[in-house]
Amino acid sequence: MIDVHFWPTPNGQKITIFLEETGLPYRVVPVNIGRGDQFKPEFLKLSPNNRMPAIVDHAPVDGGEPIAVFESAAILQYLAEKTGRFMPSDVRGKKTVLEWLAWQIANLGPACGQLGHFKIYAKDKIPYAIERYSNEVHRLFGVLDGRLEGRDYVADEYSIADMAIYPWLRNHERFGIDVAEFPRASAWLARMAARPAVARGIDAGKDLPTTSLQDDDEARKHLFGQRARTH
Ligand SMILES: N[C@@H](CCC(=O)N[C@@H](CS)C(=O)NCC(=O)O)C(=O)O
Repeated sequence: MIDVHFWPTPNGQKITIFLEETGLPYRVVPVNIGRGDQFKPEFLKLSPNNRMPAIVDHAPVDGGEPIAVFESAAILQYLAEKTGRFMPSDVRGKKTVLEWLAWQIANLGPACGQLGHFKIYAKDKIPYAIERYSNEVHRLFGVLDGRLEGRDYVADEYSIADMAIYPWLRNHERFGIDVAEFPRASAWLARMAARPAVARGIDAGKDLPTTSLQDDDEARKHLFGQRARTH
């Protein structure tokens, strides 16, 4: 059994997509990030960066104590290695999946996160910040579109890299991106959306009490303006 410490956001959905694709038994442990659950000592023991997702694998392959993993890319890689699924075993195929996984974690995720913050959540709309991240997200859509030329999936075979990218890219409207500009990315989005396990992974936790960050002052207090907590 895998416990997924989760809230229904793109970073969490990457993991539920993987779990739905493989059929690994899992249960969702809600981490209401708008109510400060990410700062609870028991969660920080699993995820010291106070971010979800995190998992606990109660049946690790070595048969030992449960294993906790934080950071979505590390979780995807851990689960791919555990199951032998969605990550090629040959050196070239594996390096390509890891490249695109790193691309998502280091580029697409942070740029979309900052764009969402400045364009949608910030009370003070700063044109320079919105333009900077809009341009960067637009650039990244172009990079992906180029990569998908002649390919169905980012690393040829469907992999954890697609699972990491999709939950962010599907929110293109929110980021002001016209996907018609990116026909290959657009076709890939449709291909991903048509996978039943992807749809189930995106739906995971849909009954959890999420709120809109624009008007939820308590959530804004927990999520924005964080500084180091001294012990
Ligand atoms: N690099 C991390 C990012 C995770 C992340 O940013 N999670 C957000 C929700 S999407 C979170 O838990 N935020 C809580 C907070 O900011 O305190 C990953 O990929 O796992």
